[in-house]
Amino acid sequence: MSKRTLDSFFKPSTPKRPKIETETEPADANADAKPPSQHPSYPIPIPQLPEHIEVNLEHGTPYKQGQEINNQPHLDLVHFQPYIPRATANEFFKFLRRELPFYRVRYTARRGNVSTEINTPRWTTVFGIDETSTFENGRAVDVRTGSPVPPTKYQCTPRPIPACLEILRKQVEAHAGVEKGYNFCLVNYYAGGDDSISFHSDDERFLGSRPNIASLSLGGERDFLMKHKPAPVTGSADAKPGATAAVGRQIKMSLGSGDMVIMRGETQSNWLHSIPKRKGNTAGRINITFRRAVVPAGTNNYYHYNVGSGGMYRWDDISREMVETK
Ligand SMILES: O=C(O)CCC(=O)C(=O)O
Repeated sequence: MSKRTLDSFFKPSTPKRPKIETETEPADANADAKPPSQHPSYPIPIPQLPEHIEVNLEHGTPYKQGQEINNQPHLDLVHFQPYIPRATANEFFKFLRRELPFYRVRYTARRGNVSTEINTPRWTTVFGIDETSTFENGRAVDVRTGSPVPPTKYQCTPRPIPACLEILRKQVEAHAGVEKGYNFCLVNYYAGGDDSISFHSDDERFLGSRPNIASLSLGGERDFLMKHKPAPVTGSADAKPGATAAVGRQIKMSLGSGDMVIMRGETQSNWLHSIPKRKGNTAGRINITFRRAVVPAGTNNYYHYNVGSGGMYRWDDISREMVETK
């Protein structure tokens, strides 16, 4: 970013919030455009953020301070309303929808002897690598030895976080108070109210204990539901074996463009969350989560469920939908 352009946004004493928040790109936005992020693992080059979005992310966040929500058992949230100024968030939404490769992953879920074919009800994509490896000059290397990771280490080809998301990762990390940084960025695109994610918790062992997950919303507003996992009934002579009881009250938050929820502490081991289907909702929405995976199982899992082995989709601005791209 050129000093001249930065100076035009800020004086040395300017408070954190940027003065300019615009829905349209300045005329000279591409005058000194940086080259896109490229990597052998990317199916397409991923452009750099337009400079005015980058400036607003770096200097305009958090737009509002986060509010702690911890008024129910095991609940530990921080809610930023919004984290990114709304107009910037809407532009960032359009940029990511247009520029990222997306996937509609199908997989087989096995429970005992029963196999079920699952069509993930949203578009997904993922970048990152667990903490046993890192990218050095674009090459995945073992953190301990510094040697390139052998091809047998992962069942997938890990993708480095592109510059346009790396800028956001650094900002969120600085405001989330995490001990160790986020090494994964998962992106969901919900085309409308038929797209959803069912109740689940991000409590896999590959995230370690008490995972800190930052979840950012861009674009259309959607309900975010949380409910406590049922607790085993103990201390009652009448309780049937395996009996459970409800704990706490269900939470419904309406997440708008630029809002961010950080889930931390005991939240994931005790609470479930979902984005339910909403008939008639036609607004597209992107959700970005930042997490830290601690072992290779995390890398394998995230690429399996968020890239998979099917075709790639890209946003088509004429038909205004995701289109499979060869
Ligand atoms: O879209 C959201 O807000 C939730 C996403 C989510 O729960 C997940 O990616 O695990």
